[in-house]
Amino acid sequence: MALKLVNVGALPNIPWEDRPAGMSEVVWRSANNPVIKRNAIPSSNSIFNSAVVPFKGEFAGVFRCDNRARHMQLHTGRSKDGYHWTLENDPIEFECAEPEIAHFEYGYDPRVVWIEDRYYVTWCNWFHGPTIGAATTTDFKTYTQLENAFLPFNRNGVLFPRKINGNFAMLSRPSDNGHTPFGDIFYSESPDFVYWGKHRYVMGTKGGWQSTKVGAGPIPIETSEGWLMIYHGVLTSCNGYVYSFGAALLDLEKPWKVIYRTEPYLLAPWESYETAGDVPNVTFPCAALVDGDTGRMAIYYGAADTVTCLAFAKIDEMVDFVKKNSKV
Ligand code: BMA
Repeated sequence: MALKLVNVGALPNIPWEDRPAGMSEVVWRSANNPVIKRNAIPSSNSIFNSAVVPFKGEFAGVFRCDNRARHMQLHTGRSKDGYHWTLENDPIEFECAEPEIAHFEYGYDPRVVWIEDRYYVTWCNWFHGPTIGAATTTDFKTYTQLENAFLPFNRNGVLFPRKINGNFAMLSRPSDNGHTPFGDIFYSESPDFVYWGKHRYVMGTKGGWQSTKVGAGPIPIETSEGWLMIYHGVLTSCNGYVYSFGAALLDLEKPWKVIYRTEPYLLAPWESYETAGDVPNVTFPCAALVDGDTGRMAIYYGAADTVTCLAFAKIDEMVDFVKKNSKV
């Protein structure tokens, strides 16, 4: 692989399926989709838009489980192979020293990343409207809630896996209180995970599949060509929103500078589990595992706001595709 990955460890047990013979797509779906069904735990109506990370030679994650009262909750999951998951039936209860922000009304669309000495979880958190909640954990048993990163209304808070310019760095997508018919990606830094500033504009909408709004997806991956940011884009059809995903390359030290971004999408709702469900026509990536030795990538995405799916790619091919099919 000519592409160099930075700070990406070996992950030989990454879930993986070779690209099907005769197919030329850069991203291909698991033949086992959906890998997590909507009723994988007794309390759930749907399990989707979820984040997983390598954990002690196996895998762990934070899952969006909407329960049968249709409350949006976060649940811990564990897996030996990244395919077969054991999810806690009860939602995560965050430990929070600040009573003013401790009330958990709803949480959804989690992301998880290891930074320096612990895992950080971010999610869309109710605080008089949706904003970016945050917590840390080391064991996926105890979660310590931090200050919300921003004021409402904001969603899709995605951390970088290392400090940039000495600060924590996060992408986010300011929004409204509802289903937000707009949305650009911004960048912010914090020295202490309490005070966020140095806000920079990253990118907004383009034509076609990304014409209504865009939002960062999995944790960006550091490569010799820039940060690889997989992101979702939304098109408004006469039948409602359609969520697809593409990717961009961001400058390594000034990640608000977009070097390349895909004009065509990488994956869009084509399969029946993506086009039918609680919200039809949604593919929503929240996590990507990468094996630093081989460049194999496994992308976890929610389908139709109902189930959790896997797709695969080779990171060097994806970077190549982004560069060759770019319109910034
Ligand atoms: C967004 C979020 C996502 C969801 C998507 C499609 O606003 O709520 O969780 O997948 O809408 O319904």
